[in-house]
Amino acid sequence: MLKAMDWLEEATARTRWLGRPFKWKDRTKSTQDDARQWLLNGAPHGAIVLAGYQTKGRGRMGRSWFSPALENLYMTLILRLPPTAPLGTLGLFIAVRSALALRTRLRLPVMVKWPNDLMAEGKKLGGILVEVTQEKGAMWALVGIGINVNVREQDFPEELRPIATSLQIVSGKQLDRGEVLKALLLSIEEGWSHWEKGKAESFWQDFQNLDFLRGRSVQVLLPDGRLVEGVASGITKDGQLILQTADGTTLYVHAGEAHLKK
Ligand code: BTX
Repeated sequence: MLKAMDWLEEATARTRWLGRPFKWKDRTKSTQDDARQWLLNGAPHGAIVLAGYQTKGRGRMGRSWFSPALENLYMTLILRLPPTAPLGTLGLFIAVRSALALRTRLRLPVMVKWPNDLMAEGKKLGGILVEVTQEKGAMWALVGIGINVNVREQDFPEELRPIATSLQIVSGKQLDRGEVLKALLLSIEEGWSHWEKGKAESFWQDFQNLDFLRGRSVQVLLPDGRLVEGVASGITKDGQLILQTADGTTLYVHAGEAHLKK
């Protein structure tokens, strides 16, 4: 029988720097806040905070993240950003490395929906939240990763049922979140040195096979509230979504929330 912390020790034992040290909280408001506090108190590059469940898990733009105590993954990575790092692609880079980990190590059909969603069978499996802060004369990213590992259909609140899924639902079996964590950390660590040097090709190429939106008609809600639409045609190397509009123009979308057009 594994002791409470053993699965975490095991999951972080194979990486060189990511996940060392780690902090575990059975329950917290948001691992993003814990990570911010830890950074102020001297957390090093690569430290991570994980929780059993969150009472105020958050998504992007003030949205919330459903975070029940059902053996899912809720974690925040504390990462120092060198000046060369292409910050605008960080969320996408993490999503791509996470999807690759779930596909290659766990053989699950995970896709990436620009800009930050992990998708399986057309539903949201996980999300990435990037918060940036300045500390000790450097830029730091607090990268929140939430993955539904063992939620069953009936565990989701009604409004999420049509749009959310979990690794358990997709694979048909209960999964070991330590295995999922290990795969994610190894994959992100493996891609990090290329990404931080600004070598976009490293994840841009991988994204080509993971692009959930490609070829589909989408609407994108821009941060300023405008709505644009067109056929999604991949991303640029600096992470902008390319949209071909009905009048034949090409739009490059830097940030926003994409939905498939009904
Ligand atoms: P997002 O803004 O892209 O997604 C939030 C939206 O997704 C919600 O409005 C809701 O429609 C839907 N949603 C909420 N919870 C879930 C869920 N569990 N599964 C599927 N869909 C859901 C994505 O934001 C970024 C989420 C990051 C979560 C991590 S968990 C660890 C860290 N701590 C923290 O507070 N947030 C991050």
